[in-house]
Amino acid sequence: MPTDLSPVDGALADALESERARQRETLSLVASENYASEAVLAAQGSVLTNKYAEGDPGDRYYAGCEHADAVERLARERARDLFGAEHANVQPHSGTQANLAAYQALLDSGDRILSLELRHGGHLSHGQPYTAVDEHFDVVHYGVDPETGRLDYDAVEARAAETDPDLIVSGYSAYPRVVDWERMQAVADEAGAYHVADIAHLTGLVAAGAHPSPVGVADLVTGSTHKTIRAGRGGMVLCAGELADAVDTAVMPGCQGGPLMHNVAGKAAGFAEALTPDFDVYAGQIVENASSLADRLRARGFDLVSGGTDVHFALVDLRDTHPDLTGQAAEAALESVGLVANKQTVPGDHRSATVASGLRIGTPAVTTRGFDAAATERLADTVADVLDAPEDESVATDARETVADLCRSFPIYGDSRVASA
Ligand code: DSN
Repeated sequence: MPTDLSPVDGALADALESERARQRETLSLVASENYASEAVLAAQGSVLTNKYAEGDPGDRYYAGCEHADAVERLARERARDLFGAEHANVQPHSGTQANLAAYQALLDSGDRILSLELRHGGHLSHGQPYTAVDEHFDVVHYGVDPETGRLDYDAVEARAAETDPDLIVSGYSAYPRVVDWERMQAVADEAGAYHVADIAHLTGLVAAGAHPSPVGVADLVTGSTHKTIRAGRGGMVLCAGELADAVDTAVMPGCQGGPLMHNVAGKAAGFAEALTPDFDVYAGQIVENASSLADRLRARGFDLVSGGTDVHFALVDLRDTHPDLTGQAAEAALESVGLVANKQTVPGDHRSATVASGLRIGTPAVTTRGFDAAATERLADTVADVLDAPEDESVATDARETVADLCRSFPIYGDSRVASA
């Protein structure tokens, strides 16, 4: 029962309609973004936003939770089916909350966490400076091989031997290659450390078998639910039954109060979609499109971290080919033609994270729009044209026309209205 907001709150209605138009008329290349289905939007915009439901299904602090229970049971069962996990906690508000809960479940204050450096593709919640994780734990880092851009598992093992961590985090925000979960588990075993695999970016690919799964390998698997799996905003933790109580207690009251039951409903809706064969096709197409994008960018002379991709994005390293173009300027040039990507540091970057020398270009959202290899190559050429001549107005005009045409040809929410270029 979505309500038209315009008669009651014109300013808010205008902002929301403008955002809908922005999404319709631009292409999201942010690797962590996607377009949730109408079913997920309906679930997340439902009356469950009104309900407090601290606790677990059948065991809540508040009365009146019978329908919230039904919703959470669906989300849990579907998550368990999707990932083959013995236990799923679907209450974390986000991937970051899921990671906080994982640390809370397994560690004591002051314990040591070994995680990938942010500049090499790690995530803030893996213990970067200024985070609560860094505040409460002793965080040390490993890196990728600066020459290959890939994880050197022997070097990670040596770093673990040197630093003696209590917990090792694998799974990343900007690592374009398959992660060898078994090898990371062996490193953790050797170090006598727990292993948390964060599949926030990979959730949809893992669910569909387009990337190996760490479930049953790592001690805990954390993730978000709105990226490649497009089940709407939120997080989750997957684990073996023996850790279920520790995880549930760590999520609530450890890190959160009442779950956002409307978001839990979104997860239930999105997981149901991800259980269909169509989703497997979709996830495979994300990876194929990222590969086409990478191939075309390389053919156009761009350097890619690790030389290509196995996953849902390509990471462009501008340092040698475009030394005067920062990631920040590249992001702005692309945005000016309707291509929304994000700047990203690359291994060994001399620039700060807010300027950066790289660009992360993802395919989950355009694949939801229906992009195939041909559309992706056209997109890659447009990206390359703009980055090669970021101040050329005629290139920008052509690029805007191409973006408008692609948006019209591959609409979201069945809506192909796009302002003419
Ligand atoms: N901000 C997300 C990303 O883009 O990788 C992770 O939380």
